[in-house]
Amino acid sequence: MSQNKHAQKSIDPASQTMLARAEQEGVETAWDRLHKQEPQCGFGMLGLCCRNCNMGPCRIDPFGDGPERGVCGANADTIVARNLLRAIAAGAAAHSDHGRDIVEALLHAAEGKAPDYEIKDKEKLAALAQELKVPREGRSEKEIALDVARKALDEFGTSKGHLELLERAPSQRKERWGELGITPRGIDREIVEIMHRTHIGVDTDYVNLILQGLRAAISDGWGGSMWATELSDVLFGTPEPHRGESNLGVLKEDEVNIIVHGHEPTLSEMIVLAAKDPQLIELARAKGAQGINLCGMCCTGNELLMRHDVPIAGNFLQQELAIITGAVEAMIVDVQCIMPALTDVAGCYHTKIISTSPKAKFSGAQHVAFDEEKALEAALEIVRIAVENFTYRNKDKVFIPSDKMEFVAGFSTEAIISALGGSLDPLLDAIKEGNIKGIAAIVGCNNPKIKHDYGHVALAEELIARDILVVETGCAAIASAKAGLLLPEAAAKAGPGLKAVCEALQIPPVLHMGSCVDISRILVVAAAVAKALDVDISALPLAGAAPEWMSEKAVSIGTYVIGSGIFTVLGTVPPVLGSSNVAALLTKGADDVIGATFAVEEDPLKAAALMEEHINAKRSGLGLP
Ligand code: SF4
Ligand code: MSK
Repeated sequence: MSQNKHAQKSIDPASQTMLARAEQEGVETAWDRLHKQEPQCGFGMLGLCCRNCNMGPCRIDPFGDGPERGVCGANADTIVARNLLRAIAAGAAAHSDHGRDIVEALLHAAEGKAPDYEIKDKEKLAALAQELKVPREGRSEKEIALDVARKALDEFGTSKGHLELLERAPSQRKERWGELGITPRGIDREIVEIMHRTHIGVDTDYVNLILQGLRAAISDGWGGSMWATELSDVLFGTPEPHRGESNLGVLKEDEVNIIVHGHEPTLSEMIVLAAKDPQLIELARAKGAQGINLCGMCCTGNELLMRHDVPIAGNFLQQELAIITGAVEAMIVDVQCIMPALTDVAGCYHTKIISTSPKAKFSGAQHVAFDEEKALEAALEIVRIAVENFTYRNKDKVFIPSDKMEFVAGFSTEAIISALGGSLDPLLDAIKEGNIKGIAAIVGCNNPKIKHDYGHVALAEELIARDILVVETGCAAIASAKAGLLLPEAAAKAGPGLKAVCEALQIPPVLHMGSCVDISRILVVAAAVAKALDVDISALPLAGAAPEWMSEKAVSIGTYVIGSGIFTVLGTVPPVLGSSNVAALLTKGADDVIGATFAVEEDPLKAAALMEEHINAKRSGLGLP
């Protein structure tokens, strides 16, 4: 099988093998569909088309030969800024609605309406209760959990004018948000206000629009996403470092393979329990399988591998490839990053796509409603469907690549502090002494416009070689897992300073901190370091990157990361170049406003150089060598 041409599409050997297999079997993948879309619409790529009202759609000529304004008179600045804001709103909504689901799961568990969920991290619940000023004296755990959940739910539509968890930010950052008038007033409110302000005939001032984009994004990072992380830890346990396995080679030829794909741990945690059910394991054996092999994919996979011994089959661009192995009995999906093409690909094999959320149904999929009140019952039914489907596996079609890689994951904020011996001081000392120059966060998706995993892995390798500690979430972290960068042994690839620190602490040079919503963990660490040094986050030697981003969630993430004061490099170009004013504001002017900017750099090696340059400048600003 010729894999060479597929080496242009992915650096991952398992994916190359499966792309060759897809071609042989005549199955279309995202890469083929991207090719069919080319050349993609130039107006869309520049952000210059508007269809916000039915006088349009309108488009602005980027060369000045055609229309300079839409029918209503909106110019390029307004249209580009409005389009960007609507992407932020969608991304913030996705994260925050995920957060709300987790809050409601805790609420219902505390009310006794979701009996299959229990509070796994009692210490974290107590710490949150203290932070939220929920009385604990003489009260039961359920009463405390109920108050915490109610306070969290209130954050979505609160009337008090600011979000509770913003208090975690250093005072300098909060003051800057206040001066700019972008302190989020309520998670839902900021998203709604974007939709209002981008309606025809409302806000046309691109600066004013971008400020609202920042406010909504901050309500995601320090609100919706942060609540998702905090209360997932309370319900399912705060992650601790442990070993696991990644890549398509984790699928097993002689077992029932079930992949959980999507984002919310409320479903996948129940599937973990159901897959261990002795009766279902017995049923699998009766069907001729040796057992049930549960694997994760994308961020549901990240949620599972952070807390359980569940392997991860791959990241975003591997969802179709997993089905092409012919060895997957069921792919169970909930929300976000699930390709609509999955049911077409599954139609070529015996794989069942099982949707579970009322928010996300897929034509051609089997729907099993996942209901918190009967969570385990639904999970058992789903796993049973998968097990029974083993009968229909065509052994002649099974083709599982052998590639898999061990990793160490589970670096929650608490786990990092514990690995450091109980406080952040050893990390601060290593940064002050220069053994670690700074910290870089690599986050985000895959995008077939970028060689799969190359952006993530090349950037991470280059940064650790420059003595920059890397923290990761989402599909970026899965790329590093597959490349072996999440192992303590990967310290051999680090520069001498970082290598020595990793060896002393027995940690990898790239730390997996969780799923997309867990970028909030990175904010918490950044805020704690800033407070320890009594500076704003923007003064710290930190940088962010999203080398292969594609989703609207990533737009919200990038915006709240710069909104929090962290310089961020994007590896794919956002659709803002149609307005030189908006592009200049985001890449230059924002530094004066918010203390951080975006840069766009497709070459990960050049991106690493930019990030190091930024980190070194911040070190100088702090008087560090
Ligand atoms: Fe055209 Fe203005 Fe309507 Fe947009 S809002 S479609 S620019 S008329
Ligand atoms: S799953 S948002 S492709 S990181 Fe969170 Fe991966 Fe990006 Fe989805």
